[in-house]
Amino acid sequence: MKTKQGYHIAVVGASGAVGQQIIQTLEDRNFPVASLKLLASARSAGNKVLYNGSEITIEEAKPESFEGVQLALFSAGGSISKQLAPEAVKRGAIVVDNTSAYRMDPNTPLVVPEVNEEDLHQHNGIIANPNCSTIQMVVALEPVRKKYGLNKVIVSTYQAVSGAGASAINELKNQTRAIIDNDDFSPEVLPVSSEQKHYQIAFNAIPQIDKFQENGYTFEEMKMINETKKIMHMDTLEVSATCVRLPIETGHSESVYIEIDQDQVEATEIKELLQSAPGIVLQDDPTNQVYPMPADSVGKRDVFVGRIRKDLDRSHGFHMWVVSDNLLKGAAWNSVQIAESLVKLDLLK
Ligand code: NAP
Ligand code: 3JN
Repeated sequence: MKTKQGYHIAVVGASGAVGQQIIQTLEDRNFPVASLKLLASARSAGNKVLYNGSEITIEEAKPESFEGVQLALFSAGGSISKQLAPEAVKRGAIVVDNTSAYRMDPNTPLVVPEVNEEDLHQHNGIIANPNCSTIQMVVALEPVRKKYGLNKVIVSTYQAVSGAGASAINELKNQTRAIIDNDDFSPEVLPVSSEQKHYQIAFNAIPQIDKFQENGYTFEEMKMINETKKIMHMDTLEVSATCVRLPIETGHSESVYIEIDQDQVEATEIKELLQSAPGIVLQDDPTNQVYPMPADSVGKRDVFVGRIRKDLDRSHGFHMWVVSDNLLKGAAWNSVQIAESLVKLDLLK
């Protein structure tokens, strides 16, 4: 039931890097909110957060927290989603989950509104928000697939530390200060806090995001590969990924090589296509040194695309550079955009 003022909403992981951006995006988008419950662990219960000028106290997330909630936006990690998302659904909420917990579940739609908004009709209570690196890439790929067909994608990522949470942002800042001041420091968070070895991120590049799988790829790389095929409904698409962490606070960049199904297409045609594609801002003017950069993407909801050029050896191959704010289009904005789509499609009761 939609009340006069809007919907009863819960944000789980409200004190985190993504949760904070979800709260800000709900406010920025003027999303119809009747009530907003902010949930996290016992550690931050009692802390206050500003929403639309009012202070809201964070509460500890429990199954009963979801009584009366119509929409629950989760970003507190996969195990919390596994534990509490079904409790929210049981109590009548629709869950938009930012973790990998349900992304590859065949009964859960994995949605990027510019690409597969119609999959929302298939939801069974939970809708999965893809990984940030996948989201910005498929926004750029979908218009190309629709017009020219697509058969191969090879992506290398240049990912910001905010993708690994608030503690990774602090680690980058503290290490940078320590190195400049010639002080000692001890890496504790990156590449993966629960792993045995940790490496310097300041003034460095770490070719590991998430844990290694048996096939030699990291989980982040496998997320990009599997999620891309699911969102684009292309089981046979060839996708490979190498994911790298850089000392950037926010904004993921990607060098993407694609092969399309036609070989008479020019780079200018791909540029024209992407110029008017939803969610994309084309920044591609090499003569004037115009191209996307992560620092310029911070705080923006778009996906920025540039450096579009034809491969020198393959007439059906193209290269492009894709940049977006990983906490916005990569997480918070895509989740709120899914919520807006649910309202538009009359799926949020
Ligand atoms: P973060 O800054 O470390 O924040 C983690 C949040 O989870 C905090 O609010 C924390 O609350 C909460 N939390 C931890 N344990 C909890 C528990 N037992 N019960 C309830 N809440 C709990 O991490 P983040 O960067 O915001 O990311 C959070 C999650 O979002 C990630 O684990 C990931 O699954 C997902 N994520 C998705 C994307 C994407 O690509 N779409 C990108 C980044 C993150 P306290 O402050 O109380 O500890
Ligand atoms: O590292 C990044 O840039 C993105 C990280 C996302 C992330 C971090 C911890 C756990 C995820 C995710 O959304 O894939 C998860 C997870 O839920 O598996």
